[in-house]
Amino acid sequence: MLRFGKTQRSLEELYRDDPERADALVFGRRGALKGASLAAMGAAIGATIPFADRMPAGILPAALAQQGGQGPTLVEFPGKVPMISRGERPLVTEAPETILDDDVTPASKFFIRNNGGIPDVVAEPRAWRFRIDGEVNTPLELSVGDLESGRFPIVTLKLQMECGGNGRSFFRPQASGNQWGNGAISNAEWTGVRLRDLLQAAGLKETARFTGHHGADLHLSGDGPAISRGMVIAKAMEDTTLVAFRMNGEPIPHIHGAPVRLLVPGWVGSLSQKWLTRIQILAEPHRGRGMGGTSYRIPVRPIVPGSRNDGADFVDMTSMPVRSILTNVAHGQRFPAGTRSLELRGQAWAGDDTVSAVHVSVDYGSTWTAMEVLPPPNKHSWQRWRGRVALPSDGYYEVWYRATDSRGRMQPHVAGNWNPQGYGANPISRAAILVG
Ligand SMILES: Nc1nc2c(c(=O)[nH]1)N[C@H]1C(S)=C(S)[C@@H](COP(=O)(O)O)O[C@H]1N2
Ligand SMILES: [Mo]
Repeated sequence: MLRFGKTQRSLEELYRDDPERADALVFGRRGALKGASLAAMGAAIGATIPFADRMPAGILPAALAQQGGQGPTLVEFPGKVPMISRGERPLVTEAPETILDDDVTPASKFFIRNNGGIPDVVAEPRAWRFRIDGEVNTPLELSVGDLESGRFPIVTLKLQMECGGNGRSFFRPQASGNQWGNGAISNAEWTGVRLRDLLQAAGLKETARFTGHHGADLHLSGDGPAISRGMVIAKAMEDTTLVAFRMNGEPIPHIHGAPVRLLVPGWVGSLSQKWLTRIQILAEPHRGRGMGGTSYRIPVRPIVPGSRNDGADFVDMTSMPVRSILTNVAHGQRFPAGTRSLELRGQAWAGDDTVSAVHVSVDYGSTWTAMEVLPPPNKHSWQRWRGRVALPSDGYYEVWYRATDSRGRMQPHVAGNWNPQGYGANPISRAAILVG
């Protein structure tokens, strides 16, 4: 316990209740951890801090930060490993980073994001039908059986699917919506037909500019669809945009949109309509639930964080920003005394772009070590990174990990371009670890 002002409080409590004041008290005007402050910080963290002289003011020490709100509640969903609950109605679960170590995400480790109810399981999945209509010459109605028949080329690809709000909990002030950490991401192996082939079979009219996606699930109020989003036709025509009917070689699990779902990799996950019933081709942007306003839209010019905004001059969020996860070391993990190096690995991705580098720092960003980054097995798959970092002595460290995309854009130190519904937060991640 240290005496800060009149009341005695632990540094931990102070950081929890008023991080800014704690920071000002601990780091003072010199902006460095010295003397009593250093002792207090060491006591709060429960270890010596080898790189204390580099610990920056203005960034909550990772050991004291509560990522994603109060300690996570784990949920058991049939067929899944325990996942972090981000909501019960509608059902939303997040994958802790350390369960995402597989290159291909098994169904048991795949996050769940529902916007409404869950439709009933159908008795005859192969008979499930969906339509393609609107600005086409010949509307199509197809069954899963038709997709499996080989009338259209069948492709299998490893594809990322990431919620537009992934990383939302890193925004300050808090943005509204499920408080995701980095785990609203999956990279399964999907089998299906290209949406482009279906659209070419239907024949696009001159006026075909946008898509509108429809599924079988209803809003929890029972009034209308749970969600219905759409995008520009160019994305629908890409090689990797699929109408999928298998995931990891099996029929798609019901919770992930069986019998057929859309897969729009690299762009906000909400476009990847589950329980697909219809793709509408439109001359004007789609106006379904989840379109317009501040939904899946981001400011073109920065707005004041925490301010109200109707989103009238926002733009639709499309490609997701660069992000990395650390999958073999958990935040809060302890290593035996004498551990002098760490083997690290994880995954990284960058929406429509690829990841060109991943760097790790264990000294608060003073120095960075380049990791090895493997090329993606196909476009829109995430990429494996791995490497090793040295630790000079026992104590408390923060492993900071940061990816850079093929256009040179890096994960920033803090989440930027704040927006009311919290899209696009991809700051550098930090895992606190103890050696000894
Ligand atoms: N029909 C339907 N499709 C949907 C949704 C939904 O609620 N209903 N959620 C969307 C959102 S916001 C995301 S992030 C992904 C989540 O897919 P998953 O639950 O398979 O992980 O599906 C998208 N497709
Ligand atoms: Mo989402």
